[in-house]
Amino acid sequence: MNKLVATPERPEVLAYIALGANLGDAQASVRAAMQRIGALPQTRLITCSSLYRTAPFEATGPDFINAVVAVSTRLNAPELLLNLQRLENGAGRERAYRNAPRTLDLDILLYGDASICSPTLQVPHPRLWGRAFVLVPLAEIAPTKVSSAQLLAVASQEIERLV
Ligand code: A4P
Ligand code: MG
Repeated sequence: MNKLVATPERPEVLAYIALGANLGDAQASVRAAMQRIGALPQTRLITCSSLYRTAPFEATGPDFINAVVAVSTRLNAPELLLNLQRLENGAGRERAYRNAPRTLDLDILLYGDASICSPTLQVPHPRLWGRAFVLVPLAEIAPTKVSSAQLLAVASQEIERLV
């Protein structure tokens, strides 16, 4: 006799994702990506930061548009990364060289309280703390995640909130 065995539902995890673009219509790409992230399977968009115009940091090319979103997701972290990479590719992302100008970059900043260190995924994002283009929008939507000392440390980096 076949038995129906209920599979336990995966827990929802709160994750923070950084968005960046500096090629094409970067504002439109970042706004569209926010909607597409919210439409990923088993994922709900919780909060979006403002959009910020930022000077390239350790990179060349035009100014970037950056933002951070919070999602609640039942995807595990590698699944979330894979889905974000599909969105990057769908937005025409090319990887010519490290920190090359890009139509869309989506990085997982935090995945719940997880610490992950695999060849393809490091969480918290290893370059999260030194960068105003990530810390300022993250502080806007999750003030408890960023200290005033951390914000002070990146205060010399150019960043402008777009209204
Ligand atoms: N990877 C490992 N951990 C993660 C993670 N937490 N989230 C791996 C996403 N990906 C992660 O990424 C390269 C590899 O990192 C992936 O294959 C994945 O397995 P990539 O997006 O293909 O390449 P990338 O953009 O050169 O690397 P990354 O890490 O996104 O670059 P950075 O260090 O984040 O810097 N200045 C301004 N103002 N605004 C910007 O947005 N961005 C960068 C990119 C530099 N300067 C910038 C900005
Ligand atoms: Mg990336």
